[in-house]
Amino acid sequence: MRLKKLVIILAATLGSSLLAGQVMAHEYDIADLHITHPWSRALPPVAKTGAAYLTIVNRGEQADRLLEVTTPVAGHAELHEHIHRDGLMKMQQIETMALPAGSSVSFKPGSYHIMLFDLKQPLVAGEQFPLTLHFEQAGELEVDISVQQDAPADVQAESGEHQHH
Ligand SMILES: [Cu+2]
Repeated sequence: MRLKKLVIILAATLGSSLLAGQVMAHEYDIADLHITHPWSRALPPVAKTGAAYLTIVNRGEQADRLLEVTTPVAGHAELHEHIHRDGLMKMQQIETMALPAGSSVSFKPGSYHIMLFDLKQPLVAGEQFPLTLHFEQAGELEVDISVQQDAPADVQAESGEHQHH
């Protein structure tokens, strides 16, 4: 009897976590890092470069660092930042991304982003592709990037006029 009860509890737990994964779509945890909503904008099939975005929250008491990202859909991927120089917006590669203890780091349009070069397949709205984050302390985590036509609602609100200063 005891075994049967355990099995039922396990099944219930598994069922609810699967459901949560679908409903909340897109949250990942590894060690003390919490990653939310990895996404990318849909692009025309001819596009050779794209960008991916996500937010990383370090809930721990130790700093970590995002060392690199890899994905089978791109020839290579780089961490980029946007900078203002001579009145122009430019982007440049950053070697690694610091994740201080207690911090939240957002990759979003007009800011830090994951640049995808030499795309090997079209980024079609509604589809997903895997991307692996390599952390100095936490190790490797594969996330699914959601390809969508428009930026998520919260990102659209954030990257409005108020950001331009
Ligand atoms: Cu870039």
